[in-house]
Amino acid sequence: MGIDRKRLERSIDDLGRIGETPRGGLTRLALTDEDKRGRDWIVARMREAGLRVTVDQMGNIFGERPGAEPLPPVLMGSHVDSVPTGGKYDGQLGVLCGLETIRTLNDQRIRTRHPVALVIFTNEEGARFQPAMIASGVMAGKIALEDAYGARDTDGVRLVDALERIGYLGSEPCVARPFRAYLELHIEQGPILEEEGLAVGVVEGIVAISWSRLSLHGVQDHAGPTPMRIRHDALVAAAEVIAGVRGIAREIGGNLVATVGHLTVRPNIVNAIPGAATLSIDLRDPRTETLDRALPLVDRVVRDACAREGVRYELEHYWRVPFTPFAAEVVAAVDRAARASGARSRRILSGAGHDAQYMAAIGPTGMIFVPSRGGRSHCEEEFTPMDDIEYGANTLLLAALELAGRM
Ligand code: HGY
Ligand code: MN
Ligand code: MN
Repeated sequence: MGIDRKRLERSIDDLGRIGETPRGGLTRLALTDEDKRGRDWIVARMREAGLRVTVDQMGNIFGERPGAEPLPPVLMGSHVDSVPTGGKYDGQLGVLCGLETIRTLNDQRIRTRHPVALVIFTNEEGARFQPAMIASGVMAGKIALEDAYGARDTDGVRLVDALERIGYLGSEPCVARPFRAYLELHIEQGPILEEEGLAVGVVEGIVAISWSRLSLHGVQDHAGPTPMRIRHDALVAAAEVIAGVRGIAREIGGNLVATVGHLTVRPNIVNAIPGAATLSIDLRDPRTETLDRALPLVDRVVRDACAREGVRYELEHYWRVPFTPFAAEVVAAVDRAARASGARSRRILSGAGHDAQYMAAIGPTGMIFVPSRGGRSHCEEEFTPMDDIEYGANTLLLAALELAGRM
């Protein structure tokens, strides 16, 4: 027994066309019109598969297939929002493989003891509204609903208003409910599986993540007549912080990764000394303690750079998720399913955050990885071969069946 490869491939293409970029990537930011069209497409497929569809207060979408007994469901899911000029596999592949699993259970008229459900989490990427994984964070009780509702995008639009605008401000409480297991299939977004010629990664956990935002206040002035000795250039301070953050990753070494991905400059013109700048700092490491070591070094780098340039600043470490191990029983079920699917597989850790990170805080959780070509992701080049996707989807099917109990 296995999934319908051609049907899954068609679904990947069909959903991938909603928000497709001219270079074949995907821009489908959370709660935009493209996200609405993607959500509507999935809801239509859920209904065709006979699922009972509900939407909660954070716009998370659930499609439930009844089980023989009123037991906690096996949840499968991920997200359908993307980063700007991202790829067609990050997030949506997990949703579509979950849908394909349910379609296959229907085709084979398989009944399960536990209900099986498909879930789509809102704004996983944190590209439009911060932080990432905000909706699973509310469900896990780690982020207050009001704080999530008040998150604003760069145009000042509140998350709750954007939810309402696209018609996905649901009434179901966004709270933790018992579930038998949460399974998320996702692309690895790194090079390991491809380098080792493996089709499936049995994910044992997710790294610790810290996000910070830095606002720098210098003195805007004319680029010409202002002598160097009296300048307070916010962008020069930012540049020293960026180089300093890279230096911290080099100094601590190991598996620590540090990224400054977002930078704004004002007034951002040729002939004015930047009076203001903001930047983001993303730190990750498999050991939570390493982030405890790195953050004070970030504070010092910022303090020194701003003292040298005579620039004021605000530094906020506003989001933190600890290293998250997955439930041994779910990892073992995924391992068995990968072997049964015939896939060559290995245990692996996730360097990317996922909704599974918050779901693991409220119930037994596990993930299945499939390879990323060249290890690339969050870019239009993102790609995973169908052979590997088929192995991954069959692993999801078999793991879900084992955990839901086949009648
Ligand atoms: O940030 C992450 O790792 C994920 O892509 N949201
Ligand atoms: Mn993702
Ligand atoms: Mn992502």
